[in-house]
Amino acid sequence: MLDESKFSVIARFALYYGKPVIRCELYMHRYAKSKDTKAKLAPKQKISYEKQPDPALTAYASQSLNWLRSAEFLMSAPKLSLCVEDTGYEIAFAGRSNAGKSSAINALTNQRQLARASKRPGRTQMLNFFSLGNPDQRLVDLPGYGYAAVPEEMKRVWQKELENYLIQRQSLQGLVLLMDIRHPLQHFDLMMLEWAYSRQLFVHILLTKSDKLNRGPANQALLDVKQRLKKMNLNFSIQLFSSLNKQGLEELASVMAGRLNYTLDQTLDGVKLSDIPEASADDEQ
Ligand SMILES: Nc1nc2c(ncn2[C@@H]2O[C@H](COP(=O)(O)OP(=O)(O)OP(=O)(O)O)[C@@H](O)[C@H]2O)c(=O)[nH]1
Ligand SMILES: [Mg+2]
Repeated sequence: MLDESKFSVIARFALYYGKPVIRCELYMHRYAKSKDTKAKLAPKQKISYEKQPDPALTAYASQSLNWLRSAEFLMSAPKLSLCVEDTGYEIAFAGRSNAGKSSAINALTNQRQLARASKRPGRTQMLNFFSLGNPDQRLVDLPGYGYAAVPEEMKRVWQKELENYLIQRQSLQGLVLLMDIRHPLQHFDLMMLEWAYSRQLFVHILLTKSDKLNRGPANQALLDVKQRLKKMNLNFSIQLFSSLNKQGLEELASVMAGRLNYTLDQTLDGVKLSDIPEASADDEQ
């Protein structure tokens, strides 16, 4: 409210500047008062700008992880003609030797030795198939590309078989392409990405072994790779991943489940998760 002294000052000004000044002052006072009252009435709330996860998406991700745990070893094939029947949906894990493909499959399926992982590059030498509670939904562990220590002739044969698989396999929905976060986008990775793009095959990229970097540098590496891909017009999805500390498991699980046509009402046909063995020890891989 205007007190008398203020009013008289304003009135004196009005003598010089006319009525508009008084009106203006009154409006300003009214506005200030209403703002003040609103602020007093409003309950004090802490505003959170953090993005809340969508509960439906979270439920899908954890169901997908559960489903992936039903993975069972199906067979290993040295060549395309000996692979399991080409029906249903399949996602293959591709990447340079030692990028962490087999370890990622083990982490994703929560089974220690489902796929054979090793410090020695070139460990996976065949196309290894795993079913996901249903032979028509599969994961494939591929031999790594670009491993120099393999004899030249052997390398040529592998690369040829890998190429045949990638080009001819009808059930192949897409690739999970793994790159060591410390050495991303090497020559073979780029070849693979460009080829997948030209074939309109989906690719989901994992920057693996993210535990080797601190959080800041890891996020920066992710950003850098995203920008480089954008510049090349290769707009594939990408995430950080670590088999060691399980970073990115749920994100990967929901991408895979979506691409393999998994739905929440899909049952395991009576198979209980607790009945599934931890490892498929002696199968040839
Ligand atoms: N620190 C760390 N090490 C990892 C991770 N993932 C894999 N490794 C290690 O990297 C090495 C290679 O892992 P593999 O899973 O065998 O790699 P691969 O891509 O299947 O290799 P190939 O079969 O030769 O193509 C092993 O010593 C793993 O223990 C990870 O997330 N963090
Ligand atoms: Mg392997």
